[in-house]
Order: sequence, then structure tokens, then C-alpha cells
Amino acid sequence: MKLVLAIIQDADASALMRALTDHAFEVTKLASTGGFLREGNTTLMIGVSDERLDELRRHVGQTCRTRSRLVAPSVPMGEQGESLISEPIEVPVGGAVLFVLGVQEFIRV
Ligand code: 2BA
Ligand code: 2BA
Repeated sequence: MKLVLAIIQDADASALMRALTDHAFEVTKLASTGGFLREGNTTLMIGVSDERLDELRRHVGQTCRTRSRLVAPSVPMGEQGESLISEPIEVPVGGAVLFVLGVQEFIRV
């Protein structure tokens, strides 16, 4: 068994939860925050058998889109203290970041 931590965008969370539960995956949803954008995102914990890992990956790939976000860089200061205004930069986010961890035990009490 594996525990998949899937970090996805909030906009994809409902569709992915639906797709996974429709296909009998068990899922737990956590609210999370990205360290770089400091914006909310969604982390799904999915305990899955090794045999179904590829299928899970396929659902995630089909559901989670890559989107671009414009980020204003912090304003650097010149030598005389004047600000050097720079253009916002485009940052791609997603489709999804997956961590796949081995599960030592799955216990229901
Ligand atoms: P954020 O940390 O808010 O990052 C959003 C997007 O900003 C990232 O998209 C990446 O394209 C870009 N980015 C992140 N750090 C950067 C940096 N130091 N310089 C330039 N660009 C940077 P994704 O890679 O698709 O990541 C989406 C979210 O997944 C991240 O949100 C974070 O919450 C999580 N994540 C990604 N890699 C992670 C890791 N190694 N460990 C833990 N969480 C991770
Ligand atoms: P839920 O997903 O809201 O599931 C609540 C209960 O509904 C489950 O209790 C189970 O008895 C039943 N259930 C879930 N999926 C089902 C399905 N496809 N068909 C029929 N019945 C289903 P528990 O098994 O005690 O799970 C309690 C909570 O623990 C779950 O809430 C979920 O948040 C988490 N969880 C359980 N197994 C998980 C796994 N493999 N991966 C991630 N989270 C899991």
C-alpha cells in the first residue's frame, strides 16, 4: 500500500474528489497553503494499493490543469535607495505535485 499526498489547486479539488470516489478510491481532503504563492491549495491524502497507483495517477493527470499565475516580485532597491520596478513574472502552477510514501501499516480501530 502507498499513501499519496497530492497537492492540487483548489479549482480542481471537487472534480478530482468526485472522480476518485466514483472509482472507489478513499480520500481525505486537507486545506493547505503554498509556501511560494502564500495562497490556499488542497492536499489530498489517498491510501491506495500498489496495483491502483497508475490508475490514480491517470485520474489526477486527467483532472488537474496547469495554470499560470502572475507574481509581483518583491521590489528591489537601487544603490541610492530608489526602487527598481520590475515586471510581474508568470509562474506555472500544477497540474499536481504527488508524494508517494510507503505505508508500513493501515489500521482501522
Ligand atoms: P507554491 O509553493 O505556492 O508554489 C506555486 C508555484 O510557484 C509552483 O508550482 C512553482 O511553479 C512556483 N514556485 C515555487 N517555488 C518557487 C521558487 N522558489 N522560485 C520560483 N518559482 C517557484 P508547483 O511546482 O506546481 O507547486 C504547487 C504547490 O505544490 C506549491 O505551491 C506547494 O504548495 C506544493 N509543492 C510543490 N513542490 C513541493 C515540495 N517539494 N514540497 C512541498 N510542497 C511542494
Ligand atoms: P469518508 O471518505 O467520508 O468515509 C466515511 C465512511 O464511509 C468510511 O469510514 C467508510 O465506512 C465509508 N466509505 C468510504 N468510502 C466508501 C465507498 N467507496 N463505498 C462504501 N463505503 C465507503 P472509514 O473507513 O472509517 O473512514 C473514515 C475516514 O477516513 C474517511 O471519510 C476518509 O476521510 C478517511 N480514510 C479512510 N480510508 C482512507 C484511505 N485509504 N485513504 C485516505 N483516507 C481514508
